[in-house]
Amino acid sequence: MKITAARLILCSPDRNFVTLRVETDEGIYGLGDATLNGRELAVAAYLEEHVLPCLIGRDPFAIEDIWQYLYRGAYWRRGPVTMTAISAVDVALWDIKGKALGTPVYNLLGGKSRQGALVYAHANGADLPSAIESVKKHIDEGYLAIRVQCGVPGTLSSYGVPKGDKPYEPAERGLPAESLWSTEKYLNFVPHLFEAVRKEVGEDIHLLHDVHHRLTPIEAARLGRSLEPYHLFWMEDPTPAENQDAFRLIREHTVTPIATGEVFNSFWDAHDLIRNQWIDYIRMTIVHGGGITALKKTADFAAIYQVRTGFHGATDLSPVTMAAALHFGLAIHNFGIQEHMPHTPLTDQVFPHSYTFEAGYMHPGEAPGLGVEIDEKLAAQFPYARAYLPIARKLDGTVTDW
Ligand code: GCO
Ligand code: MG
Repeated sequence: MKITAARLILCSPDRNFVTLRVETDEGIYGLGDATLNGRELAVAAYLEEHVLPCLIGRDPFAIEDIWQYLYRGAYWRRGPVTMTAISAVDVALWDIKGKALGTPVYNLLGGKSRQGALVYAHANGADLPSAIESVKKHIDEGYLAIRVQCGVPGTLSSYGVPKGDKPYEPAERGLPAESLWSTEKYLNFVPHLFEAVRKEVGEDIHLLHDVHHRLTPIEAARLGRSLEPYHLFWMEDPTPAENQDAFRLIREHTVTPIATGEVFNSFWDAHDLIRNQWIDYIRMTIVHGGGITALKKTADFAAIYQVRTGFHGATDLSPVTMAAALHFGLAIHNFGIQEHMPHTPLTDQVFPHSYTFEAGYMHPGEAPGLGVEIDEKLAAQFPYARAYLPIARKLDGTVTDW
């Protein structure tokens, strides 16, 4: 089999997506997600100008070789743009291989290790009562694990809380929106939030919380310790992770489990965190971390240290990535949990897929390959439009981590 063509499909069915389609001389094609939220066209150009011409004529079954060719062959290593581009190619090749062999991708990764992948939903509310309402609504829908975010009293905007009654969606069209942030008010409020939620929903539901990189290590240590009575499943991205050593300090002060890595793009971003057991869950995803090929190696390394996966799964990761994550999560032994932020009905229509949700778990389905399609005609009705993630400032105007 030979790769005969590779092209990108850019569309915006309620949000922007960049999708790679790789075609072969046997008529089988594969899809890969190349979406890097807020910086989409950089990946599109990297693929179109530098990567796709090198694919033509290659054997799509040689997935490892093509990965190494693109990673080592560029000479310039790592970085979100490069690694998202490599991911898109890698995932499209796994899709082709599954289709060619007539089997779901999870079978190529070792086969089923479990019946389904435990997923967590997002509950959020502008204030405490509405956050609790949202948690209850998700329990009614069958979720067993729920991330809780809430407007912090006395602040104008909080991470993870939508404006009005629209669902939370991180990117907005136009120039970046700016939000204001107060660490002091946040740290005082969050323990009350989880105390109230636990009281209302009992001990059994898994509760998660995303700090979104906003604290210093010692502040994160204080938060983790103050949340211990409510036994969270995890505290996510408690501090920025460029300095992996920062997690040592948090770890030394709290037994609240820690997840990080959604902005990582290489095994090396996670290496010290894993081998020192400073984290419990690694969130680096297939789309931004170099594809299934790279994540399999990272997950296997993490398994040795009893670190489990908890992949990023926000709406800016397309249904192609969601499917890939579910095949991956069904197969590997050290799967922990998968984020599930459902796409809008329109996005789901543009990307028909075989994955399903039932009673707290998701399943990738039994279709050969990834089990995701793209309706190109429908996609063409929703052209790409520039959008940005917000910028956060402290109350005195200093730019901080969003
Ligand atoms: C999450 C994330 C997202 C990100 C978004 C950025 O845990 O789901 O933090 O909401 O902010 O994916 O593009
Ligand atoms: Mg997050």
